Amino acid sequence: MSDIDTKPQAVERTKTKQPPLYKVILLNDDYTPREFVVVVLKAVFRMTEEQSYAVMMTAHQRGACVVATYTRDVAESKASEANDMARGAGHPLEFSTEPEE
Ligand code: TYC
Repeated sequence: MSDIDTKPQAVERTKTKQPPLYKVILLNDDYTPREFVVVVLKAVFRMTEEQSYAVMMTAHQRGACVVATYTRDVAESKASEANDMARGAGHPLEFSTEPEE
């Protein structure tokens, strides 16, 4: 018998940790037209007319609505893109981001 220890010395583990996710949140306001909110949701978040309308109405009635979750970079760039569209059209519409619990 050889003296060489052939037992595995360590267990290799595959890294499965997912990056933290961030929510994009649509905030209600009293001035932005409903139709414009729907246009932005369709353009930036690739939602259908029906999905966009439902999200817009939830924000309108409850004050805010989670639009979707993404990695931090994607969430922040989508929120910026949507806020830029609103500012460009002269509306106070606002999207924010926050980490998912
Ligand atoms: N409350 C707006 C209105 O009555 C419509 C609106 C809905 C604005 C949702 C923002 O996130 C929003 N014209």
